[in-house]
Amino acid sequence: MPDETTSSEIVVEPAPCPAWLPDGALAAVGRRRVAVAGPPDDEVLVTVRREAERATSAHGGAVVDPDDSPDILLEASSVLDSSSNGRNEDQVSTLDVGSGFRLVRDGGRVTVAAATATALLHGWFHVVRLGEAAFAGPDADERHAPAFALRVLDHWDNVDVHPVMGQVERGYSGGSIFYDAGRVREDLSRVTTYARLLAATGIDRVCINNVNVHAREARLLTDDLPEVARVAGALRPYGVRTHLAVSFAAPMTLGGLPTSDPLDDGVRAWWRAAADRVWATIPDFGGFVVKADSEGQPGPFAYGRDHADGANLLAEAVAPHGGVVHWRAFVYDHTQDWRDRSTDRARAAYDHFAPLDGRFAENVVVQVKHGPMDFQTREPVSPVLAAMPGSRLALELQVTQEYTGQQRHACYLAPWWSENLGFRPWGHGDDDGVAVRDLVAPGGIAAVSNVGDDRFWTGHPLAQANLYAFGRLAWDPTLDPAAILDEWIGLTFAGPEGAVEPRVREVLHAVLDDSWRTYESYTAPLGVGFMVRPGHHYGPDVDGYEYTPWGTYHFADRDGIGVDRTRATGTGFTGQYPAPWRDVYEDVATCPDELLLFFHHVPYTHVLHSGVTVVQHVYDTHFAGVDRVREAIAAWESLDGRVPSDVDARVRERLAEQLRSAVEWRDQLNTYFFRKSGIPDAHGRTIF
Ligand code: GCV
Repeated sequence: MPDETTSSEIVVEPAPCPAWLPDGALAAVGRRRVAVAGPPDDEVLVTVRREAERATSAHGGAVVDPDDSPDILLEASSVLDSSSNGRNEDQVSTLDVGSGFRLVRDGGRVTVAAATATALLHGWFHVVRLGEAAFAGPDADERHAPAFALRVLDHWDNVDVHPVMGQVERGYSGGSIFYDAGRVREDLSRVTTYARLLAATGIDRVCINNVNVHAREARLLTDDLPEVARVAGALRPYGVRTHLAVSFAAPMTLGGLPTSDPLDDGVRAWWRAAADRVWATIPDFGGFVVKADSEGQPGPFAYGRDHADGANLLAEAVAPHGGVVHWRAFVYDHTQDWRDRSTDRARAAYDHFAPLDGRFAENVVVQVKHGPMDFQTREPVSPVLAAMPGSRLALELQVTQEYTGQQRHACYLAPWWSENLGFRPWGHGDDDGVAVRDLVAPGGIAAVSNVGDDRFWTGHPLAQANLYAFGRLAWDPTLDPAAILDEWIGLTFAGPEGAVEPRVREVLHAVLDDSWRTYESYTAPLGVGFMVRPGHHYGPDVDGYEYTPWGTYHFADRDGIGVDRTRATGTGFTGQYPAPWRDVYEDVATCPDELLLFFHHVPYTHVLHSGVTVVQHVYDTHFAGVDRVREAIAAWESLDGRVPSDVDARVRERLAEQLRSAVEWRDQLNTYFFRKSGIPDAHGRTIF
């Protein structure tokens, strides 16, 4: 992450940091002779050429003609076959996967071939990522294609600064990169830089506004279309397509119709005309994202219709243009009476959506949060993912660290996402069982972005690793999180000649590899969730949500804690899972420790599989978590000048806050449980 400014330049505002694409990261490709072949007027191919020029001019290589024996040949709309120049059947199917590319290494020369310029760009960044290894290995002929055709980042950005939520809802990285002062920014160059970073991970779709669509933002669909087209124009050079979040009430609020009933002919015609206008303005527009009947957003329930009716209304409108509708399954009652023990928020998405399986149009993607609650540090996988075989499902993750430290705490989330993607709802069968990553292949993956106009993009410089990792997992969900982190370190902290100091690599692994589990250890225990300050969701407040309408309770009393979600005596949520999990979770004896309080209400003296009681586990993990933060700080401080000073200063500031906050979490949680239970810490440590 070198600072690319020099002392002789007059810098009014520091340029955004290059994140994982400093020029040093281009050293291996930039030292070589690179050729680009393909349609000269293709906008993304122009980008590929510019990337090649940028790399080679920084490192002494050259851009040459394709027939001038290049070290790297990048070919769009062509195929590569050592035996023939024509397409054979196998090649057609390989290159027709859309974003796939083929890489051939022959005697140290590399050829990347792809059917589209965007796929070629992804292939180029693949070679960048490999560095010298791309050229040094044995001869090879590889095909690379993304596991998910739809790989989306959702921005919860508002055009206007919202009085409560700010400009970026749950944003911890400054303002929006798209909007400023109530309109689309004049200068969108940073958006193009963002698209470059995304293309380097394989992300190719971005929804540019908040799913909570307020009055100002609703108009992006109509009056502001030319402005949206400018954003799309800034993303397009890197092959990134634009999506919009729309309000289900738009026919009324924007169109002046008396209803938004999805079965009303006038409403259908309004949406068709709206979609026609969008695609006439932005021909490669991707589609709409909808949050309906959720947390106050309008939806089909108002008309006695269901979510299939609602989603299909929009699907019909976008279908002629090849558009897609991401319809969110995050639907629950946020006005629950906390006294009501029969309603369970965890059940809601399944109860609403599973019965609709098979009714969604082919171009509807039902976007399901990874857990049944709301992006907690630990939750079980949402049972909806296993309950809708007749629908295209997408997995929704949260890169922005709403509940995981708000980019003030170092918390590398890839291990958590990887666990979710690899979860096997039917257990391990003969063929090792179907995993979540297989179930969502048709609908892909989406995540809430953590980016803002902050100089480091993500507030905490180390939170860039989460954005990078999301992109890489969206391309290949089987990648090892530690290996992804290693890639990110290699690119981001590359020195001018491309090398990373070994100590830097070592320390970043020490600070980040296990940081999600560290965060879990000093916050809400054993899967119980929440316990955060209501509203902004930062810092501890054990009972903060206990008597609220949000359906997020832990039910702690003097004897025990946890939510009984069993079929036998609780809310019956365990019954939403197929076997074996419905039974594994049902039985307190088999329920995994880390989810015990999500599924069961147990006494503080309940002995975990780990051999300690629940209350002792709370004490132990909270003390250990703070110790681990101290170790991370010591590791970082040992870097002593090996990273740029501005990065160092920002990380130190964040680590100090992480320690302060972790101590607060530890002391509040330990004190709460000690006061409730009256059970002292077995090791006599300080509890207040
Ligand atoms: C955009 C959580 C967040 C909300 C967010 C919502 C959602 O409840 O706190 O800010 O709203 O999730 O995913 O729609």
